[in-house]
Amino acid sequence: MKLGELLVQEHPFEEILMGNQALVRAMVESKTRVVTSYPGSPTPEIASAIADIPKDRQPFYFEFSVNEKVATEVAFGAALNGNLSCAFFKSVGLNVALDTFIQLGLLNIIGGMVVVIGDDPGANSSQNEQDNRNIYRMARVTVLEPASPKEAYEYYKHAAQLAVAHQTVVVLRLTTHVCHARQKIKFAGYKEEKGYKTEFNRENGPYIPLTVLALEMKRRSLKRTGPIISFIKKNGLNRIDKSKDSRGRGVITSGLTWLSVMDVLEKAEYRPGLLKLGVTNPLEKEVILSFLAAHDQVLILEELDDILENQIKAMAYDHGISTKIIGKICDEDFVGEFTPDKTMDKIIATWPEMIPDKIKEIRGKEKEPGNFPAVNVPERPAQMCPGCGHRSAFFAIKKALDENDVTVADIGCHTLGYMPPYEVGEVLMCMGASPGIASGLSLYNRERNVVAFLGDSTFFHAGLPGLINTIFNHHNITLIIMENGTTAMTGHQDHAGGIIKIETLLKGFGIDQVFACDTYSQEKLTTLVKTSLKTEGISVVIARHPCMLKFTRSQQKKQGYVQKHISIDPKACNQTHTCVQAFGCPSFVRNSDGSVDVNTDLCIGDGSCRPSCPEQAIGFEGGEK
Ligand SMILES: Cc1ncc(C[n+]2csc(CCOP(=O)(O)OP(=O)(O)O)c2C)c(N)n1
Repeated sequence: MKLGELLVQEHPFEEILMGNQALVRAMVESKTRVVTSYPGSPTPEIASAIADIPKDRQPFYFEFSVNEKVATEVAFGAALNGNLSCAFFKSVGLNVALDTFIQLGLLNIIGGMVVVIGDDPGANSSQNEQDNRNIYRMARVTVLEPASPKEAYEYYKHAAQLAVAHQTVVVLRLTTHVCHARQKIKFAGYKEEKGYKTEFNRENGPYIPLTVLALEMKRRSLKRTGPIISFIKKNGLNRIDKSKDSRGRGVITSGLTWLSVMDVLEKAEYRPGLLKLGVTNPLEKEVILSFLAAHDQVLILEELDDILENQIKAMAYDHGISTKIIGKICDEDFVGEFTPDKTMDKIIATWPEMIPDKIKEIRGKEKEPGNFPAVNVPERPAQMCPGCGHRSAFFAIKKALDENDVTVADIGCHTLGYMPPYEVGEVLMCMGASPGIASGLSLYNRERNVVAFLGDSTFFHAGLPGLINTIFNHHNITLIIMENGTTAMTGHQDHAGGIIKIETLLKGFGIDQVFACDTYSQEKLTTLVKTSLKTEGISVVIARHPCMLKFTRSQQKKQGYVQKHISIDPKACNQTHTCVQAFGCPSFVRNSDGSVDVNTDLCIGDGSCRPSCPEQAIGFEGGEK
């Protein structure tokens, strides 16, 4: 059965699903009515699973909003009407949503609201590994932290129940591997019910947090803590696993780190007591204090910051508990994921006697230089796909730039322009930051051109204010919009550019100098960028070409589709290697004798490489022009 059909099947079933997919079933069972998102790893598969549900069985309204802030606002608005809603996005999305998100805990959200945020310890696909638990504390929101796909499913349902019962917001904090791991899960049944409420009533408020009301709202939200703790207790979300042979040792942990601890303990000589926190904000004092009191030493194992540690140490101090509490001891403890390996190291460093000597010996030997079995994996840096319009753009744009020019990158597939052979893009901050940063770099700077790059999804997401600022404050920059018609980096989600044409918008803003061309027209693009650089004030070049990965995938689905390839005429090829060294398409293979072959597994036959060859030695397979 198709995943989408399974997700709305009314009777119970058992299936192996990814955490992100299991979550959709939980949304369905909980009768979530409105779901919003802006794409970002590790959460996009939630949206793909929703998209897989047959159109006539869609259990709720779903939209990709223009950014995370708007996604949060739309979900909040829907919940004010009495509908359970959910917004989901990635870790750094919370920075964008924060101005709205920070208010949620103060409000009476009558329909209930769940915000699912995919944190990314290890920065697997983010520009940092920020620990959003810091923000959740500040925002005074309840946070549930599942450790596995099964728990992601169960905890969403708890979060929804809690949010509805207390008319509030609850955060479901996922991390990368909880989202992406697969697990066999028993799913409950449900009864399909449709219907959207429109029950907004200001009497449910106050909803205007001005003057003294803001403090009233804070007091009211503080009063929720007691009933929320009762819910946590009743549902056993924080769990103690007692051990008869703990030798006075205990471990407090949460989320995926709990699984790492379980992995390590399989090899241990004895088993410490365990407190697994399913709710990391607010902390359930009673259970923590009783756990501390029952052990002589407690190790707190938490990824990223020392949030649990500091609160638990303060609790112990306040209650005169003398248990030795061990937390982070060096900088490395704050960095990266708590994999089973890292957790094992931490446990050995704390309680060496817990782990058998034989295992410590093997691990010690493995760590000696040269002793680890050599794995010869060639380095494989990230790179643009064959045929990517961004590659043609960078190849052409580089020819227009002076080595003195300053180039500011933004986030998207085009970020890869910073890598050899293009090396265009010397600063990268976060989505939509490039026009603003470029403006700053252009101040007191008549000698060097400043060029900013921006993707089209990002243009709408967070690029607009920076761009409008350049117009408003007369900054002198060239903005190159890398328009590929999709949000490519996160898996081809649609964006507002499908409806609102960027070129029209720019002209509407009153920017006189707006140039546009297809990036495969490389000479033209070089000329346009040169012209733009000579222009005073803001000028924009739209470097346009559809995402070829998306395009090729759609072509391949067509009946009778035959994959074209390019070929190299060995007689014409002078082995200048411009195709390999300057154009840099991964489909080219340089042989030891200097000749160049085409890897037909990669080549999509788009021919964007052809203008790069000074000898015109690149043609299409079969001689086609
Ligand atoms: C605040 C935030 N939200 C989401 C993401 C995930 N993300 C990375 S790049 C990107 C957009 C890419 O689309 P676009 O700007 O069109 O560039 P493309 O990848 O298509 O070249 C997104 C959503 C992020 N890094 N930061």
